[in-house]
Amino acid sequence: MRIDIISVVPDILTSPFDVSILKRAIEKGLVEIHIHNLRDYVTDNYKQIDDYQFGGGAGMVMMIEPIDKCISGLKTERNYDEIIYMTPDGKTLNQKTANTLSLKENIIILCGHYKGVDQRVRDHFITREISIGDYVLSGGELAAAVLCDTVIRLIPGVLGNETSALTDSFQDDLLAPPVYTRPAEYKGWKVPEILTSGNFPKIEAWREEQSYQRTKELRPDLLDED
Ligand code: 6GU
Repeated sequence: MRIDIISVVPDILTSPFDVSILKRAIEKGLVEIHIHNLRDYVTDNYKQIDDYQFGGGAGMVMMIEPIDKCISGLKTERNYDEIIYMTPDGKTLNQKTANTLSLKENIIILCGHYKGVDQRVRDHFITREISIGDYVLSGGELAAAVLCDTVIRLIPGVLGNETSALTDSFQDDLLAPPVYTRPAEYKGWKVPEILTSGNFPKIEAWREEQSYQRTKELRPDLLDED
């Protein structure tokens, strides 16, 4: 998979890809991340990427030309399956969208800033608009990093243990069961006995029940959806 991220503050996007699982995925050649500074695509002398909005009103709007130059240039190099715009008024990201995107070959992610982009960018280039929740961030970069993390970890070979992504919370619309590690007793706080019993069918049944109970208590909305 190849992901091109277009941003006006590309520095925000260096560390997420420079540590841990995402770094290893890049090193293994399972994903390529290319970060583009939108200012490199500005032709006017003032390096202006935003301007006042037509009709008046507070806040600047990202201009179409640098975005067009960047996206159109990329599109001459390869076909893109998705051109995603990160925006608080997009569709809220969930596991299903992450699963879908993890199967794509080439993706562009455009990070919004200020009042957002000129609507014509959305109308003519964007295939999908994604938000990461009902709150406002200063820009789309942190949201883009969240999106990349959730997608990249699903690419086969990225996680050491192939089955572990499948048992995550939300993968089957249930929260994950509680987990424990050594010691079996700490300050008198004991690990549930079933987990040290060695009876794996019973352990599996216990985990399923715990998942269901946790979901019922903490996220009953997940059980209503179908
Ligand atoms: Cl994608 N962008 C911004 N600026 N704020 C957000 C968001 C995105 N998702 C939630 N809040």
